[in-house]
Amino acid sequence: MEYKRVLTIQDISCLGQCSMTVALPIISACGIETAVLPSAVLSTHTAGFTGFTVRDLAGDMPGIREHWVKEGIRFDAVYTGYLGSSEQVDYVLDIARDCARDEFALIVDPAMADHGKLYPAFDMAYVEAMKKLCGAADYLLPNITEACFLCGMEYKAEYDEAYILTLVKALAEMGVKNVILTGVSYSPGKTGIAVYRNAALEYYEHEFLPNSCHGTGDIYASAFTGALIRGKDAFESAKLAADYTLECIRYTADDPSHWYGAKFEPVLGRLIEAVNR
Ligand code: PXL
Repeated sequence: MEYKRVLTIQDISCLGQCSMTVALPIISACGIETAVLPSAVLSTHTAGFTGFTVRDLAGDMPGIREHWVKEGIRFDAVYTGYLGSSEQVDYVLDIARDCARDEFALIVDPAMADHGKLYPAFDMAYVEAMKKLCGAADYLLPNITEACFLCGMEYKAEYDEAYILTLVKALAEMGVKNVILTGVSYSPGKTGIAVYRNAALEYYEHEFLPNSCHGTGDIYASAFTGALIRGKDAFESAKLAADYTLECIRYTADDPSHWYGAKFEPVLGRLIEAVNR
């Protein structure tokens, strides 16, 4: 089997168990070489901490791409998360164009909003830029808030399957090939993942754990990427990533002092077993 190589582009939150510090170990644990391109360096993530430092690394991106092109460096997939600024979108698309192996997937987690609101660092100009990146995605992994921002639909905390179908169809019309919509709940105590591909909607429902932790979207997208690049299909990968994320949340549930992230490390063994099954 060819040794697979994924590039992940997202920030390094030095502390916070999110973005790069979860993507690198999780994708590596799936048995995949993981290259990184940090979009920004922050002292912590922005969800709950105040006074954090931020350095946008957009200026380094064109030079890094040029070097990789000169060296003939190629990837089986590029997986993007939290970016440092709107201008990074074009740099990311240039890298995906110039450094792709013949069989290639662009996996995009818009990582810009939740619970009806944008993250503190972002504005509508960032949303506009993300529309371009998301439209090019082979696999897009938004939550409902991000999906609404991307297609200009009203955010609803309560909804039915018709609303979800309208949302995923609107994303497909933007050019997305496979939509993996997270946090879709139709009944109390349950949540799940809606997968829209080839004009068909599938749904994986699982238990809802009330202790929501920060960074679980990144854990989810990283496990999805690992499973997909190990050859599982979009629905299987969506399901495997949901089961792993749930394990991480469950493992963190009895420790309220660990509010800033999920303890994904002790349950990596279960992920490794699942991807190798
Ligand atoms: O988990 C998404 C994320 C990634 N990176 C940074 C964040 C967040 C969410 O708030 O602040 C810096």
